[in-house]
Amino acid sequence: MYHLECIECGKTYSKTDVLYTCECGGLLDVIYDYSTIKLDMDVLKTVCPSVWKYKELLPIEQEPVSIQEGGTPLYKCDRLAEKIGVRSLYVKHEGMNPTGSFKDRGMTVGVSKAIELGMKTVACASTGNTSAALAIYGAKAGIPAVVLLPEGKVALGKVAQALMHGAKVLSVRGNFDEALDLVRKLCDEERIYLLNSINPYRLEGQKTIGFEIVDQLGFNVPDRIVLPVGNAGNITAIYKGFKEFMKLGITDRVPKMTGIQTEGACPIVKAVRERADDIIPEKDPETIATAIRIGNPVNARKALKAIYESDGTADSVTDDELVQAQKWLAQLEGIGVEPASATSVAGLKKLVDSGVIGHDETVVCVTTGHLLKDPEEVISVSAEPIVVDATIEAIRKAVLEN
Ligand code: AN7
Repeated sequence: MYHLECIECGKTYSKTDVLYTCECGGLLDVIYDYSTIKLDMDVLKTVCPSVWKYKELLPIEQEPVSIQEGGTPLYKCDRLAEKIGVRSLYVKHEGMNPTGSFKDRGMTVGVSKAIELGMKTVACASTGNTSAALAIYGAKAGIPAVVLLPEGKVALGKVAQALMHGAKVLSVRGNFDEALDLVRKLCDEERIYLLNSINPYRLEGQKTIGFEIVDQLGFNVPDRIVLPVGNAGNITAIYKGFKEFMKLGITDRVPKMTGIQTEGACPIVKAVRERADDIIPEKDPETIATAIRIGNPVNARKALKAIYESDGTADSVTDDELVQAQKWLAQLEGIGVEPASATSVAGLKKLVDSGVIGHDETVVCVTTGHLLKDPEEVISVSAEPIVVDATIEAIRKAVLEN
């Protein structure tokens, strides 16, 4: 039992309506009748985490389009904790999802919803990961997928996935924000289902990151979640997950939601500095973290609410800081992430150094995408391989030399 509700004017819509925003332009939320939801704690405590473990809290009635998403590792990272100066640090590595990013959680629900609603084509604009996930879930469902990518600004691995899994890939001469405006128009005019994170059903899948963190911490809530922010869907979704567990009496508090952007694309951070409830869009966002090269995040109003309500914050990091954090994750913990994901750890370091985050907090950083998504960035920030002759002398010299 659920319906859609506008976060601005409260107008409600039926679950059979095909729409993405309210008549008033406001964002929509999926609201359940929580009094009818009964979760069996014995089952919750024994079944392994995955998106569909929490199906009573997901808005899909048919058999979902699934390739086993979620259930990603929550690593305890003591070496990284020491480097950063916090007592207790975990990394939720969303790069370990089937397509290599957290977008799978949203797409298993979103594409399932497209099928339930009888839609014949699915579409999105994307900085890369959303398009990869849409292509793959579209393929699994047997429904055509169309993806609009900002030309020349999408990491190689993501384009490769979208192409191989059979999406129609359009390389748009414009940035992500422009591509999103265009695909929204297309989906309003044609019977094509929009699966960007403005679609509230996608966020329902992504809220399971919050459920899993609680689950993997033995039904405890961390003090703080730190994660990268682009279109600001994921921070909103994860917060909703924590709130729903609290509503159901499974937990008794929520963590401080802390969003990190890059200095070249940080409208949410600027809004938080002003305590504003909306952003001023940035025209020419630029960063090495192409996944979050976004100037006009569509979920800004929801995300700002999540940050303020949870007593969280937002901050920005430089490209150099995020590359440093990417190397720490890789070399201290064995966790390979794409540049955007490393902003979480870079931001945590900055906020601990400045005293905003206490040394005694239990923190979970969410690393949203896998290292192999963006091999070109990795090569560009790493030393070159050492080329040697195929002789034991040459190899010994190279190995023993400092
Ligand atoms: C690795 O794929 O927007 O704040 O089109 O790929 O929920 O947008 C990707 C976003 C963080 C930001 N980390 O999440 C897309 C897209 C990675 C990402 C984000 C993205 P949101």
